[in-house]
Amino acid sequence: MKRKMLSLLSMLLIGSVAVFAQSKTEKFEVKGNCGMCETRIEKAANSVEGVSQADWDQESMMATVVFDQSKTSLDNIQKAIAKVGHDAGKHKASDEVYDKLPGCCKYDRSEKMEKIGTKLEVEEVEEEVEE
Ligand SMILES: [Cu+2]
Repeated sequence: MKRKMLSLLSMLLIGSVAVFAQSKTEKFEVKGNCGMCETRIEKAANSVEGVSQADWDQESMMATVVFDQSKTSLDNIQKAIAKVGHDAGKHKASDEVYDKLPGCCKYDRSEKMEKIGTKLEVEEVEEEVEE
């Protein structure tokens, strides 16, 4: 009887772990300025299939997304946000889209102006990580 209870309990545990694994919460930095940015960023994230929740905080410039891992990935979501003009995680918005943003939304991109030497160093580090 006791053994039966235990196996039932472990089945329940395994079942709930599987449910949790499907939906994942991730937090990452998204560059932006104002309420318009917030709407744009959240809309872009929500447009990705599998995303159930998206929130961007203007103060901390952090986005929190909840998504179904079997339908999409963090990469996809960040790409969708970068596509509408906001640097998201390791995905950067193209200059073209960024230039089209309203004036109030032109967030600080001064990092890009850093010395070439620094930029090269960063790229080398990224390559090492990928290997
Ligand atoms: Cu804005």
